Amino acid sequence: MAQKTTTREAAAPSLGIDTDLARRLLRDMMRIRRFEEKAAEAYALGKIGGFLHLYIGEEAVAVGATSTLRPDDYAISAYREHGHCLAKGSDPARIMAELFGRRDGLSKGKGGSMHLFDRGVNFLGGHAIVGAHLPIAAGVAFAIKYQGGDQVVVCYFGDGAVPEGEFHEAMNLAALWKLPVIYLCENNRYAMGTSLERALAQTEIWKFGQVYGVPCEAVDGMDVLAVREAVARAVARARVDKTPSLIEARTYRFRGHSMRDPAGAVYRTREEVEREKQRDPLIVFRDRALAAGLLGEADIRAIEKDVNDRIDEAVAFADASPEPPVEWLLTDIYKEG
Ligand SMILES: Cc1ncc(C[n+]2csc(CCOP(=O)(O)OP(=O)(O)O)c2C)c(N)n1
Ligand SMILES: [Mg+2]
Repeated sequence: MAQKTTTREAAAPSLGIDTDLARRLLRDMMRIRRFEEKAAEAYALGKIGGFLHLYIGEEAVAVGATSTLRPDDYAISAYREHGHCLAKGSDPARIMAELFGRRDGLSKGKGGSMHLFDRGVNFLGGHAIVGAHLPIAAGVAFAIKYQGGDQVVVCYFGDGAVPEGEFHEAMNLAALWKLPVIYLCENNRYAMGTSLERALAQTEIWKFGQVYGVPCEAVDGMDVLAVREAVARAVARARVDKTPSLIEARTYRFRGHSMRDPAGAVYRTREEVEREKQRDPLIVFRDRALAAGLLGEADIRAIEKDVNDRIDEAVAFADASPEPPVEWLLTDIYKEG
């Protein structure tokens, strides 16, 4: 079991990836960032109701992890899931329409920000109850194994899920039944306004893997390549040996918990937030790709333009989509009789 935090050197001359991959990683992170900036704008304009939890600052985790997956692998997440769903390949326009509560949204406008699902890309939600989807991920992995498949499941969750019973039940079953699931904890150091130190007796989250005999490691979650390498190791173990893994990605949310806590300024110091912004995963990776000669300034401008155009289209699509009809309130639900 690895015990160190994996971090690539900032000045590494060669990143060990090709231009195509560099372009894809940067594009996917920029797409998430832009999508969420536009979602925040739409929320302020009253176009999005209910909850909205932004992933800004954490993009390297979803993008690094997804870059190791096949399209038929599964991803499942909590409520801060726009980035995971986008990274898995969902159409930004249909996600935006869901946030707007419109009928062309991924969940027909009936789920909203916290309940994105997309069978087309094997994205299994979007779960608002902290910890609830961890046993579901184990169940999906069990189904894959039972049916003789070789897909894997990546389950994203926050540090706030670790003290919950579901985390421990799921880790136990995954280890006991040797399930092809990767538990990927996004440790952003806060659960709403509660810091990690106030909630966990053991703050080295990766160590919980040890007691269950699950391969585990911590990784710099602001470093897309470090995340990619750690998850690739876990995917290889899961796909071939049906061995689960626990990865703790150390990351940071630049915004508050939700739009009701826009800056997270009550429980964090301004200095802390500014210090973490120096580790902005998009800027760090962009600069490394430039320094390594993988991308030029013109490439980056082209990616940026492409991303901005696509997200503008997503907003226009969401704006144009009608509201779901009232009769839809009684469809897609479980009911007796
Ligand atoms: C079982 C349960 N308890 C409490 C809540 C209220 N709640 C919503 S988000 C949250 C914090 C979770 O933090 P974390 O898992 O670290 O995720 P992050 O928001 O940092 O991404 C809490 C306690 C909930 N949704 N579900
Ligand atoms: Mg957290």
